[in-house]
Parts: sequence; C-alpha cells; structure tokens
Amino acid sequence: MKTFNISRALRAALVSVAVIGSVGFARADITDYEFKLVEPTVAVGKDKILTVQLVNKKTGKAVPDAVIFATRLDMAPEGMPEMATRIAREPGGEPGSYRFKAAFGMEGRWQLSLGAKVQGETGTVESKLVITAQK
Ligand SMILES: [Cu+2]
Repeated sequence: MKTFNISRALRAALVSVAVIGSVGFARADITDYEFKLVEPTVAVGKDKILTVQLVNKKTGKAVPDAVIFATRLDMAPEGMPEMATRIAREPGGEPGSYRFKAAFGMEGRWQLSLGAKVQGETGTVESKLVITAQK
C-alpha cells in the first residue's frame, strides 16, 4: 500500500513537470525577439552597409530565417521624420544577421524601423533602432 502511494505520487509529479514544461514552451512569445544594431555608428555617404542581429532575448541566441517585410530609415530622431532614405536588403552575413545598404546623406541620428516575421511564431517583431551617421 505504501509503495503504491509513492509510485502514484511520483507519477503525479512527473505529469506536473511535463505540463509545466509544455506551458513554458508554449509561452515563447513574439515579444521575446528583438533586433539589435551590430554597430551603433555608420559613416556618412552612399552605399553604406548596416547590420542588425535578430536575438531571442530568453536564450540570447541569434535567430536566422526571419522574413523582414518592412524597412524604413529616416531622421525622426533629429526632428526630420520626412527625411527618409532608400534602404535595401544586402545578401551575406552570418545566420541571424541581416544586412542592409543605404545612403546616409546627413550627419546625425537615423531611425531604422523594422517589421519581421519569425519562423514558428505568430505575430510580428517591430523594432526601431537609432544609428548615428558620422563624418
Ligand atoms: Cu536630416
């Protein structure tokens, strides 16, 4: 009788661990992801490359194969939100890194707005990053 109770308790404990484990996994959320600038500054001029990394904040790992569907680069941080510049994806870089080519026509702070989908997650990662263009 005693043995039976112990094994029952053990089985119940194992079931609890499994349930808690799966809930924890399901709670992985789109807000766990964020873009980070690899370099906080860029040189003023044409055809400058900027690189961002998509990171899972819980694991600290870079996340490859995100689909970036929205990009905008403008001078909103300097009070010039209408001053936008062309930005295009640039191939290459390490998995989890995403490269862009853009022209920075003016010194100062530029805002890079990104919208992306992460494989296996619902929702959208939206990040606004500030990069400083310097002479
Ligand atoms: Cu400007």
